[in-house]
Amino acid sequence: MNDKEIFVTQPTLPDLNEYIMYLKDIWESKILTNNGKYHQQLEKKMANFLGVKHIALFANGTLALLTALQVLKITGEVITTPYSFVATTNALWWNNLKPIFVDIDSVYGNIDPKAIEEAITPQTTAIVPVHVYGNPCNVEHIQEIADTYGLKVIYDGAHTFGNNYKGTSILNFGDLSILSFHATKTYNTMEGGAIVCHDEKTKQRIDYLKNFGFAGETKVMAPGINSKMNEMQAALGLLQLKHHRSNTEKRQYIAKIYKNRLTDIDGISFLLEYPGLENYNYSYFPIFVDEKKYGKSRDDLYFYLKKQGINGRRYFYPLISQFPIYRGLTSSRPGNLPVAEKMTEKVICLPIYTDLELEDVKKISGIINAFAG
Ligand code: T4K
Repeated sequence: MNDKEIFVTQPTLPDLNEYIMYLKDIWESKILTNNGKYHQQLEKKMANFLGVKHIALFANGTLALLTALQVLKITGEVITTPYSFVATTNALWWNNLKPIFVDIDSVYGNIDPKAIEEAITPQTTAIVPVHVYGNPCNVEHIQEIADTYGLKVIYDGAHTFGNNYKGTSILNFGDLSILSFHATKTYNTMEGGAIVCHDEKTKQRIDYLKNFGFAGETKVMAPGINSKMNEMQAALGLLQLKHHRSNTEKRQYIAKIYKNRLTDIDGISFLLEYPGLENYNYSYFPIFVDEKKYGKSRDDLYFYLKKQGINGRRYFYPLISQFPIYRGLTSSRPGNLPVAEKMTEKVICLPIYTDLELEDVKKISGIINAFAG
């Protein structure tokens, strides 16, 4: 075991003195939350930065997803992917919706549009796809299905901050998209999240819902929730925006080194980038271990790396459909999800973050190479 532990990620933080300036101002104003000035500034600046119409900030990504489902009054069955973080499905359950898992495509790991169409029933009202690892879903095909069957599309874009597709933000597709600004994300506000929407009326409804449903001082328009981002998170978010581009460039460089060094190892493959993806943030660097060719299993490699202090993560293992709480659903049956069942057994996300030392990237690649066979 090495003396230094390396984690799958580490948050990127701005200069502390810069943040203290904001904190002083918050202390003096005594406005800590409820749509304060930093919250307002961040909503505008972020929308501009990402190239989207409206942003509604949230305390975290899960609350953003819970609220997105409420805004569109989704009911009945929702078609979604099992290959994601459990929050995607939990948000459906908390809204009393039935998740219907469908398989993913074997190249990009995103929900397979053909499988979506096969799973539609009279109870289906929405599709909740995930742009997994920030790679865009087949947004055109998904929209076509949604239009044909009259379904809503809410994208879980927790991994997609700043990623574009064919010249526009990935967040401009679907009815709504959600973001996560958790500490482990490429852009963080410690905890945080957002809903991206395309028109003023929807933004207004989201703002009511995230503040208990209040539409003015005495009127409550719906059973809302309290899911607002506070001023300290928003101030951090303003600072983080300034550094996002240079942080992304560093991550892109790290990914390039991994790719160069791992490319010739038999049985190790990477995620292909979806054609049209731009500004890729490399929120994760998944590799896939083919046991027969590599000569060791995914778990052999995962635990071997761990012993050297290199803490990759098996995102996303197990599949959401394999958790005891969801495995009883008909759509969770392994025969329904053959591609996802395979991918979840092969994946390891290697450490990637802005301050990861290039020597460590080379060391990790070297260990993976030497362990083969
Ligand atoms: N949808 C999708 C597709 C998501 O991936 C997520 C969250 C959501 C929705 C929900 O969004 P949020 O409600 O979280 O905003 C992490 C995160 O907690 C979670 O946000 C994320 N996805 C998920 C993929 O990963 P864990 O339990 O694996 O994280 P944890 O605490 O083990 O952290 C991983 C490593 O990061 C640690 O070993 C060390 C490092 N770390 C972590 C934290 C929290 C730090 O260095 N500093 C920190 O403060 O879930």
